Amino acid sequence: MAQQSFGLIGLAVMGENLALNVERNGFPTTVYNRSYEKTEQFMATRAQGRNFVGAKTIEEFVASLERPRRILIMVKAGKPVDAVIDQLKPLLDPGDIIIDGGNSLYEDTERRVQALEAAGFRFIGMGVSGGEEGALNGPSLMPGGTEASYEYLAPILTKIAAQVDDGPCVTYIGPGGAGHYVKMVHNGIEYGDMQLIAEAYDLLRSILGLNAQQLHEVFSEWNTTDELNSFLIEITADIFRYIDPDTQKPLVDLILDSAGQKGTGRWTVVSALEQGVPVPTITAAVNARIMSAYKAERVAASQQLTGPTARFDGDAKAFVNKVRDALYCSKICSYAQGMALLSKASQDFNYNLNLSEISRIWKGGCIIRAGFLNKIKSAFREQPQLPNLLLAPEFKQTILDRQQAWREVLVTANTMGIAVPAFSASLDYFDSYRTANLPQNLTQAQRDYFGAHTYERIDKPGSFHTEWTEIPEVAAR
Ligand code: NBP
Repeated sequence: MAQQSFGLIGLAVMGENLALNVERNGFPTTVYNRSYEKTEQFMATRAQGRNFVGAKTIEEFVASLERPRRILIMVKAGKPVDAVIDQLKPLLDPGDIIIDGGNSLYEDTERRVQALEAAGFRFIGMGVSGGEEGALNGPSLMPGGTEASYEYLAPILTKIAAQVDDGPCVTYIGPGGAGHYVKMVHNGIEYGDMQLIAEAYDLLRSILGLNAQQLHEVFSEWNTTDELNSFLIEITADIFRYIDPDTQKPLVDLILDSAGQKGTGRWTVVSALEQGVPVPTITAAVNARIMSAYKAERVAASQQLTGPTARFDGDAKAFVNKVRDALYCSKICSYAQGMALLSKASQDFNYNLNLSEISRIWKGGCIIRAGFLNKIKSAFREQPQLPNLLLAPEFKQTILDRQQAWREVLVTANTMGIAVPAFSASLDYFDSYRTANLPQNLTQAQRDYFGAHTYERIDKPGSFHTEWTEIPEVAAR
């Protein structure tokens, strides 16, 4: 009998936990997985005694759901999502809603929205952040698609999302692929945050020689500050405290320095390049992961390419505080880039994004959750058309007050040969953004010289081309 309120396809870590979250919030749920063993296992363990149906076939799954059906797909992004949609389509009725909660590329979501809406179905592309734990206890949800479809899902989504002081961490994001676009940029910002934290760690261990226990203390202390209090700083402090039971050494010191990535950071950079929005901190973060993977080559190069041998002889405690300031200033720049990208995409794709609301729903549930997002929420609430977060009163003064410390940290890092690509990219972003006269007048002259690309002048209107080899030397003199 069709009585279940919700259906979920894909019982890997995210799907299982989301299913448990939905059911716990009062919505009887049917689950289906391509390999039935996983469904059987789930039904025999975590689903025991709860309001679940474990469907063996996709036909059984669809038949068990009340109409219009609400079906969440949580399978691997890419072809598997299309495969599942193709299986569902012949079994669905007009008006049924498919939600893709995976990390799908926004362009795939646009295509799926169009195809499914044209066929009479409804489709929501929903970013889900918070990992395994968030999925179970309250993720941040970024649903995009038609607003009417969102409204039909809202009673469920508002209950399963993380709850913060100003409401559930879910809001209607915008049409088409808007939800997945915003999730992609969220992940790009997450890459930036993680790299900045990694660089702060490297400065403290390589320049000051802090050990894991001392790093635990520094990061725990930073996590108590209004500025840096966040999930990522909190887990970083925890990581430094973890002792490997086999060796009795801090586990972090035993982990290979080669980072993986699944693609959302790279997609953010590609999209930013296509949209013409500079995101140098996020780009540096993606590049840093790529460079980290060249482990064998770096080890070999480290034997040949020597760097400076300078030792730090300053005040260690003062340096820790300067690194904290540099981290915070860099973080502001990274978020400024991410928000600028969202703003541009909103215009280009007609997403009509509400950046204040987006900041609000990132305050809980997701990986970048932080007290700091409250300030971003307020900045965009006060000025929805704010051209750049750096100009918001909340952030402008902070950066101006701390830029000296930020610069000193970079000088120290450069002098001692410690790579800080995201800190540097952030400061360069700040310095270029605040510079009225950049040197691209020369770039334009070069482009015109070799390619007749023309240039504009600052002293008169129009478009100009010069025959640069015919230098009017005499006239110039
Ligand atoms: P995975 O991304 O590891 O996907 C595994 C699931 O996809 C299994 O249920 C598997 O079924 C199913 N699947 C595959 Br693979 N190919 C299929 C196909 N052709 N047809 C039907 N089902 C297929 O799971 P996950 O880590 O739970 O992530 C799910 C989605 O959520 C992904 O898009 C991921 O990027 C996103 N996400 C993950 C996290 C996280 O922290 N892990 C956070 C936020 C978002 P099988 O059991 O039969 O192989």
